[in-house]
Amino acid sequence: MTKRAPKSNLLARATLRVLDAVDRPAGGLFRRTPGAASRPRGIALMLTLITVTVLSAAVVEFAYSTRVNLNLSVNSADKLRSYYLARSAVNLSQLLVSFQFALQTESTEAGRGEDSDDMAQLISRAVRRSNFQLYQYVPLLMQTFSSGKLQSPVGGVNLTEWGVEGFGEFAGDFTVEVIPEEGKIDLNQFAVEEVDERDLQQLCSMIIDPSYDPIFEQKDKNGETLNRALVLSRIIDFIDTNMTAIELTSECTIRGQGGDELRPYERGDNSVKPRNAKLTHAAELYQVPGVTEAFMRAFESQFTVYPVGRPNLNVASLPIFYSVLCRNVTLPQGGSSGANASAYSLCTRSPQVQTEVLLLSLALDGIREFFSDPMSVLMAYVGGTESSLLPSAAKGQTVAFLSVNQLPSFIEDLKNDPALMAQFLTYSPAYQQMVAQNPQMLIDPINPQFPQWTVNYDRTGLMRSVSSQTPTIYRMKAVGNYGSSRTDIETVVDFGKSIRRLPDENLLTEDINDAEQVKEIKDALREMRETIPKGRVLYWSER
Ligand SMILES: [Ca+2]
Repeated sequence: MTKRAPKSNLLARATLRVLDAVDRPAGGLFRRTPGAASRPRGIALMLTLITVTVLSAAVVEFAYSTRVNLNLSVNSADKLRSYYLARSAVNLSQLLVSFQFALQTESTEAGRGEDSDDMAQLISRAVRRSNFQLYQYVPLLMQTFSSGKLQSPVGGVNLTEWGVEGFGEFAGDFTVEVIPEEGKIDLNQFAVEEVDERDLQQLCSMIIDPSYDPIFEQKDKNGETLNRALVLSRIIDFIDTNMTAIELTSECTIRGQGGDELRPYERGDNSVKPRNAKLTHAAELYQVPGVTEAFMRAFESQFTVYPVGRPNLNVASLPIFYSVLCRNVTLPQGGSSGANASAYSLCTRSPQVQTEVLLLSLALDGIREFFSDPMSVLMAYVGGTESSLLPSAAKGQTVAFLSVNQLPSFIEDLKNDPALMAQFLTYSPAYQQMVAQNPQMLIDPINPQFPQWTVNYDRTGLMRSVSSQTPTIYRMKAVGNYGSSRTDIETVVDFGKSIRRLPDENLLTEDINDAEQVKEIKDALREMRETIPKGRVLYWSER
């Protein structure tokens, strides 16, 4: 044995002493006994204490980080689950809406009907006559997928009781809202070299109502006093492809082009320039000097950047109805105003005309709102004695406007019956909002009083300004919930287009000079065009 212990022995001896110390009765540690006086027992105690402290800190830290990691993975698993629930909601809605188009194709084919049976013809007729819109039923049908139950105000079915399995057998939840883009004004129609004055009037009439005055009559960042014409001209300049400033009159006509459209952008941070091209999102308008949050709050939801054509009556809202009526105002024969006064200027100048247009637009908005929930319509038929809800409506009609010619007819119905007018007014969300802000606007539903109707509307003009056909571009807002995690997916899908891009139709037409192989390829691609599923995604955002 060597006298000097190797270093490795030091730890062993320290441990031994610690054990030795621990082994003694507690008093022995502190009582100075003759034999133990030379032993550095205090150090052993210190060592133990430090070891225990360090160890417990490490253990606590380890336990903490494990728990954090666990929570993190639980959270990300929940997030993933909520994401796929939202994705499922989008996929299911796409499937349901695509069924609309399958149904329409079938019904047209059955309607032509050589080889179709009576039942197919009956259904086909019902689909066409009712202007059936499947997107209205998406929330109702979606519940079935997540709950296993099909519930309506007039009764419900529990699918599990019927032996159907797999519906709603999962944790978490999803909801979806499907709204056609077709009730809006396409901003990108202004992405041209020269703007059409008629397109402009659609936009002007939408913002004409005096209640919007505070939105426009204010100063911009450069201290310039704004008005409707100025704000609109800046919006047009932002989108149109030319670089000169458009000048609009207060009558919404184009006075001319002149000057540099960059002028309002020169002061300020300079990083913003007009787009001079099609927009990808209506929110880009925030970049236009003079477009305020108040403006966007009032009108953003009325704008789209997709080619929707004429606004669809079944999804339009107050500003669009107002715009349509305003552009088609006519004075009755022998009216006091000049015969050549344009509809637009009538609408701008006469407070009487403005009030009439506003009230009718609100009531039309109420009709649209009332019919937007097919279940409440059904309840009205079940609970009421009438089989049509307006004199010009069809029996059992479940869509607000079956065709564009119901617009002028409904206007007459409303004018002729103050009680009916008052009833549909109350359904309009815009009316409710206005009354909340300005109680004087309230129409007494028991004894409704309306101003004398002095103006008429150009029937053909009205019908030409709108559409009632099945929309093809839909915005879907899906929410997936799992635990405390939530995923939102917003997408815009065009069911008029196929999922994949194929060459233009005219590139696929047969040509006598085509080689045999080219012919074959063209045939195959044409066939593919027929069968490829519709529903191209135009926009997708997740958060
Ligand atoms: Ca421009």
